[in-house]
Amino acid sequence: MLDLENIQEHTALGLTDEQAIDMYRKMVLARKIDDRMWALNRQGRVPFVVSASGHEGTQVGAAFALDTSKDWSLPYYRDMAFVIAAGVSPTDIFLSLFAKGTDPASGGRQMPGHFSEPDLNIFTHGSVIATQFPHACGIAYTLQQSGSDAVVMAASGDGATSEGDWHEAMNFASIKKLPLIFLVENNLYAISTPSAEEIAGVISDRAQGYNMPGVNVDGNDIFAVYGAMQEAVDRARRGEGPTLIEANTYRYYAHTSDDDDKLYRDPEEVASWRRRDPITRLEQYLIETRLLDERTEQAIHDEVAEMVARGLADADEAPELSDPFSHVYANPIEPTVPAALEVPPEGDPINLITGINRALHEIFAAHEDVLTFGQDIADPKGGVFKTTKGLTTAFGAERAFNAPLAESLIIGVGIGMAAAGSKPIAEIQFADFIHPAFDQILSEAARISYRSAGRWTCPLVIRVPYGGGIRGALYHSQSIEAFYTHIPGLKVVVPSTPADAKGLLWSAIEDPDPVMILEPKKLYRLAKGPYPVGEHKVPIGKAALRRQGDDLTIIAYGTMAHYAMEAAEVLAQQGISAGVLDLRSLRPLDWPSIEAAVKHNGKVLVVHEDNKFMGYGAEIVAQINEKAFDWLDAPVRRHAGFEIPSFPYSEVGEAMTMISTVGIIEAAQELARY
Ligand SMILES: Cc1ncc(C[n+]2csc(CCOP(=O)(O)OP(=O)(O)O)c2C)c(N)n1
Ligand SMILES: [Mg+2]
Repeated sequence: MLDLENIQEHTALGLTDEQAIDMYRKMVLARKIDDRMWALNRQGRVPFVVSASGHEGTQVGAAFALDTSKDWSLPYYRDMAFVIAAGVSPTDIFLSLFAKGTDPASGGRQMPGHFSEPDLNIFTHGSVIATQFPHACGIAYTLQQSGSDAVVMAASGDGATSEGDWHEAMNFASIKKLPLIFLVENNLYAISTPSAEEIAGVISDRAQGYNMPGVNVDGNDIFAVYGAMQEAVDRARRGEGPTLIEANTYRYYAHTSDDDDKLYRDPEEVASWRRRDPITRLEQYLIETRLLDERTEQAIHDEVAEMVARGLADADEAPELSDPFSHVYANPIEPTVPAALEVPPEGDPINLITGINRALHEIFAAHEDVLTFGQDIADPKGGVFKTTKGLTTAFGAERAFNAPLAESLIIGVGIGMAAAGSKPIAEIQFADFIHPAFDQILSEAARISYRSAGRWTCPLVIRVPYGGGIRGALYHSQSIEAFYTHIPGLKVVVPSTPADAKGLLWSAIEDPDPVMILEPKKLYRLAKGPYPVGEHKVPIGKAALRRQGDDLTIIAYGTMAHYAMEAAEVLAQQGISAGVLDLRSLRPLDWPSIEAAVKHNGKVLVVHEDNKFMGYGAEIVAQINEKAFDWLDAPVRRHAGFEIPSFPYSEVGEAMTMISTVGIIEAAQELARY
């Protein structure tokens, strides 16, 4: 029996009778879809099911507190009842279950349970646990800066709160007072691992350490969840910052259709939770408050059954995925014309650092939605290399700010900002420290277009100082291009002149795909050249033929392109005519320019400072062998780094191990003699 106080519960929360009944309808609908999914799995019609059953109180309660016309959400794989309540149709759920080409979440590319719907501001997510939290921060930051009172909700299970991304996002959300709600659906298990082995203390208590409210609610009481969410949403709309809500609930089925929960859960435990079923509880409440009678209940069940049957039938008839090669890039670039001899632009000569700094100022002035963040980038320091100097002063702390020391967060925040319409430039202080963000780049940024079948893009620019020759030793000298050029969906460019630094940055900022700009630290002061004023763009995917040579061509990039030019000067004095092709864009690769070089003189020397084994040069050699073998007059040579982790600090040691101009000259002489 319910007491009288409880009977007023939904009206006290501001919910109308119709909304309370609609909550029930949505929960029943989700449950029916879920049951049907498992039946299809048992019939062998779908290989994989992940299920919301048991979580409906939490998920539907949360969804009802959001306004999907302006609020954003980042659900996780168990949130089917949430997305149904947010407006995703049963047909869409079945389309993803059958991996059909018209599946609006991913066009049949992702497993079921990977929700995405731009029309409802539901951002795409992958399978990696907790990566969505930095994205939620970035989205919330952009909404906050736009002056909107929209909020963001990011959900996960209890296990996800062990991940670094969750903690990094809690920290950042609180620092920036972001309009963000962290919803944790605590079902006591992370697959088979029980809470006691996963969670130290109580999840909601962690909020205190991050200086935000932490609320612990009965997740099977839809009104309790709705009330907590509503309070958190109101707080966020008022600009008072984030809230952590921990909703205690339980899943009825196994973790997924690939799991056997009998191995780790007592059937009596499952049964005891079923007795606290969120749907039954709301149903009883609605009956006792006379909002639901037998006739209405039957009508709802009939309506839901009809929706499920129709959704299933429609999805069944939908076309299969037919274009698995599309949407890797929002802007695919296929170079077709070989580079002509590069004519240096007009402009006063300056060094690379000054060029990058000026370019940033000009781009910030030209594009008001460009912003940048990273460690120590704000004024008065303006970056450890001073490339961002003056941006905070000129354009405000909202557009150029220091990020916490958390690389995964920095990239993840950029992904979220890009999704919400900003043009973020995320700066990583040194390439050597980008590795914690590998996941956000590989698993998130680079595949947002592909995994959403082009419905989301990731126009994120990542600036990364890299490379050796500055006595940076093992952890301030690394070359990382081999790791990142391997990734479909990511573009990687390397400027070696101030003009290219500006032109590539400008193109990157206007490109809809994630672009990593590797800035050779050694050249920051060494490379001086003309700096063109005004809008100057260098197309991504276009190499620079810096010098034409009749005996051989040196293919290089970054510091090595600079050294190759020095080497070519000396070689010319010795009667060896060496051309220099500065690749500038490592992915996409300017193959026509490489082919033209091979055809021109039949001899190619590929130079990079990174170690040789599995290095970037291997790809160039392989492509030349595959596509231009007939024009070769000598085997393609690589002059590349030694097999050591990076350069030693010792001056002598670094000189012994770093590729030098002299080394390039010797390698070129040998090739010329062949
Ligand atoms: C980074 C990462 N590690 C491991 C996995 C495999 N995995 C998928 S779900 C899961 C458990 C998550 O548990 P929880 O966050 O409590 O959510 P629940 O499934 O219980 O709702 C694991 C380990 C993964 N997807 N991502
Ligand atoms: Mg769990």
